[in-house]
Amino acid sequence: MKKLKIAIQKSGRLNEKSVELLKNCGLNFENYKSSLISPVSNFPLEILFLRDDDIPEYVQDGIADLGIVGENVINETEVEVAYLQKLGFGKCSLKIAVPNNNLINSLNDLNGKSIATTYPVILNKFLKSNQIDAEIRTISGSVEISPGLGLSDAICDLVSTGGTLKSNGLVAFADVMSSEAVLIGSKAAEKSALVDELMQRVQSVLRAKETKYVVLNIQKNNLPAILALLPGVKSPTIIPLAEEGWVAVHTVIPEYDFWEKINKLKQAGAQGIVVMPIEKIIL
Ligand code: PRT
Ligand code: ZN
Repeated sequence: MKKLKIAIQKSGRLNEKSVELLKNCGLNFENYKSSLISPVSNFPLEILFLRDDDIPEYVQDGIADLGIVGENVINETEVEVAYLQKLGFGKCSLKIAVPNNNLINSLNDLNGKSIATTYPVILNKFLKSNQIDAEIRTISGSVEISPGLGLSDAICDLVSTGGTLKSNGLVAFADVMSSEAVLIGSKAAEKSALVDELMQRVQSVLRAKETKYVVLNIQKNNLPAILALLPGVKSPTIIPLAEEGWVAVHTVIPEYDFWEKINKLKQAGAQGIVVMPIEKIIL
């Protein structure tokens, strides 16, 4: 059987989470820092470790069937690939920022000004769609120091915590795009049964990350109120306790409203609430 290839970042912000995701999918491989390619011992797959900028083109050209890369890099390289799955890590925003004391505070104020960036393609589209006539200065890194050096009036760069902008006396005032790591595939990969199998594993890991397994005890007469609060994968499991009149309820709770749910369960009489992480949810 022909092996699949997946390209992930060799080192950098997406490497660790990409490796973790693949390992959580049950794939056995060595994460050698020195190697470019690592075979998976228990699935027909090879892992290619690349610069993130090269990943979209490798996938577009079919050298890799799959890739994990930031949406910002995909949009900048303008490749034709299939978006298979958002992965929930590597989140950031591409923003336009200016020095604190600058008089630029609306998009229109950018007319006639210069903006330094490593994302000229995305920025150009953004400026065009907002009918702004500004000069784009493409540089290869350290964008945040460019206004201080007098190289540009503004910058367009990725922001996650905002710490870099702050420490360089810059303030963001326009969002160009938000981004996160995504799983992409070549056109051919979309029709592959092996890719389907891998996708199912990825989705089961992502689903599990979004939920917690919860076990709680409740007096039988309070059960209807508890059940009204709980979804479960299909519906909650109810198991009688040795103590007469009590049951244990097993269920899963979404991460996003976890504490709100737990508080409501306590108010409805839930006791001895045990919360556990879930490894995978296979539907
Ligand atoms: O070597 P290679 O080319 O593979 O890596 P790289 O140096 O080009 O990329 P890397 O590892 O820095 O980032 C990989 C991907 O992580 C990016 O393409 C984004 O999709 C995502 N990502 C998420 C980020 C950030 N957050 C981020 N904060 N990429 C870069 N930054 C930089 C930003 O450019 C700025 O310099 O971090 C600084 C701002 O961070 P804060 O936290 O101070 O706001
Ligand atoms: Zn890069």
